[in-house]
Amino acid sequence: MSARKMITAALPYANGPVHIGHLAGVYIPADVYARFQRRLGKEVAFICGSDEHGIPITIRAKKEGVTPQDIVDKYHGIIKKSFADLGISFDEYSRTTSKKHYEVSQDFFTTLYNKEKFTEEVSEQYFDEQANEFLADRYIVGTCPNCGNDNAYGDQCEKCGSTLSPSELINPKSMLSGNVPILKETKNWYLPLNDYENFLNEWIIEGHKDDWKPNVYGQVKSWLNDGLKPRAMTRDLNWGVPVPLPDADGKVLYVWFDAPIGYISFTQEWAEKNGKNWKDYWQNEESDLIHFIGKDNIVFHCIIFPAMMKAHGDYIMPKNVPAFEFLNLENDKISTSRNWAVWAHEYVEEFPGQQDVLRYALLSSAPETKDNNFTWKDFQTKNNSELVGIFGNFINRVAVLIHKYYDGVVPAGDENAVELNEITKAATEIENFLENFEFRNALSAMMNLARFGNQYLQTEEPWKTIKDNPEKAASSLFVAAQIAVGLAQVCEPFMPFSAEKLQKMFNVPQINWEQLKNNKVLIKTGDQINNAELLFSKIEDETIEFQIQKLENTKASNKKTNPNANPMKDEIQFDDFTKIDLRTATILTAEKVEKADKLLKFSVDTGVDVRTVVSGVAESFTPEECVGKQVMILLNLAPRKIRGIESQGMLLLTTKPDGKLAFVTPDVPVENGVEIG
Ligand code: B3M
Ligand code: ZN
Repeated sequence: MSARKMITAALPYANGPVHIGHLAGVYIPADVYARFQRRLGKEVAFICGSDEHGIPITIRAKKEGVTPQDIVDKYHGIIKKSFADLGISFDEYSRTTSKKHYEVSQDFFTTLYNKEKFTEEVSEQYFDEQANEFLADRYIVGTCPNCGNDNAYGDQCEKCGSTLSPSELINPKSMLSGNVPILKETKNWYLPLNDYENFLNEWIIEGHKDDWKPNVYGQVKSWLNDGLKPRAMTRDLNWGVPVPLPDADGKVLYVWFDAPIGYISFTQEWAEKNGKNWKDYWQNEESDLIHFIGKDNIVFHCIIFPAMMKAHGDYIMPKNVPAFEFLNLENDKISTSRNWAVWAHEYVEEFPGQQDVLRYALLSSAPETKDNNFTWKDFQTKNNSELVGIFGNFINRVAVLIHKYYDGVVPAGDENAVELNEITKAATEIENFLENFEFRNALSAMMNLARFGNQYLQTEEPWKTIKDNPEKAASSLFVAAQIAVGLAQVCEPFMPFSAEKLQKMFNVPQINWEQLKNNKVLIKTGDQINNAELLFSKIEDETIEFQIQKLENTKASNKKTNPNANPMKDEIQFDDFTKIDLRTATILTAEKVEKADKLLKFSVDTGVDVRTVVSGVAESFTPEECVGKQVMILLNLAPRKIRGIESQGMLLLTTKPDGKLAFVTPDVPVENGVEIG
């Protein structure tokens, strides 16, 4: 048995907050596992952090009109806080924009480069000449060859769901400028995954047939059956870890190259702060490397990252990769863009002190072997019938009765009572299930102990026997106290907040799993317990209705009248709006800008002054058509140099169905300089 457990949880993209799907399918099970391994006495490193590179981040930044750094700073903060609030006990939660991560991932790349593990390949990639940038597939839009959707992306059509490559799009256009991209040659470094097929076959297909989950094993097998191809480990992008080679200007590491290395760099950050040796966890066979992920990440964690580590040569391979299926919400796919989600940070605010309820509800519907569904009604039932009705009820009865009859002092009873075996049984079952990544079964085993306790009290009826057989009553409550403390011990991996309360209530320290299985007596006769504290409280129908209504509102706002309309940008305050100075104005003169096909230079009477504005409308208007037009101008926009000309403001434009631009004008003539708002 290995001494150490190197446990990772998939790095969430810092392009949005985390929702219950992430929690149920990665973070809560990973946390239960990590907490449990600590209780077994293992040396645990439980590591995660924000994935701050990649196209989802730059797209979000473009949409919100801010920098990628702004985006990741914002969401890293939100995500990190929700994890802490929900008791996810990471030893380290870092981010892939950390200095250490740049060093470690560049160093990893250099090692592979020096060992000649990469091949260099020149390929043709789409390039936007105006933006002077290569275009990631996501940055190319066009018509889907399968369904005719005009807004298909270069990698996927979201309407019909088909996977595409940019060259398949009809009329491809760059999202950066709207121009038709050209194909341009570029050199990148590839990892020939095909060279690792034998290794992967032997290690996974032959070696892990019986201990890896069938969904993980099956996916790997089908990838290997199809044959692997070289995969580019560098990209022509301006957001990411720069490729540490002299001839690699404007190139960064592929996000799926740098992100998993994040596990290693964050372990190093943690080790440095805590006097540990990170290599004990990553480069020593005495360590078990376990990756908790969602099913969409299987290929990266079972094929690409292992191939990278194999190429490097110093690393151990993952011992297991427990991948989860997806969680739906009210029978519909969770979606960030449609805002169809229960957000972790909102839950924490709306259900203060009820973190364990969410942990319990999500664990009991964890999508272990197939997609599963979360409903608010079900959440309510789990709380009211199970946590309040069984678990909380049992604990409360034990504490109240011991206070009532014995002033809070544990009475004498039979230390060999057969019922005490139930505690050992539960601890053993939980252990077996968790070692097998069966979180739902482990949770049931915990709840069954509470159920047993309740039934025990029901049959013993100490509130009756106290009158004519006080010895029996004492003995019953002695046994019940052991079960209650047993629950305080076994519930910790699942419900750490309640465990803490329970340990305080019963005045007991947390003990490790071996002790738990070996000691029948967990609280002694004569020990004083504290007053009963409320563990769980009933969740009322109104609370649930409110959440359901919130989702209904989302549904309504998702029903767009124009399917092509972009979703609403983030809400702003009235104050933000009043900062904008919009006025009516008239175009006095218009002329073409030399060597710029798209631009026209205007002089505009704004009522406040006459100023110069440069605008990209030359493909929609001739200069003559513009003169005399009344327009709307954003007056207090900071001046910008465009082709050497200072543009002092922006004219408001919209797009006509034919793709040409149109000025936004008042529907009757008005004076210049009149405010709009
Ligand atoms: N950032 C998360 C995702 O695919 C991705 C995981 C990285 S783990 C190294 O949703
Ligand atoms: Zn389509």
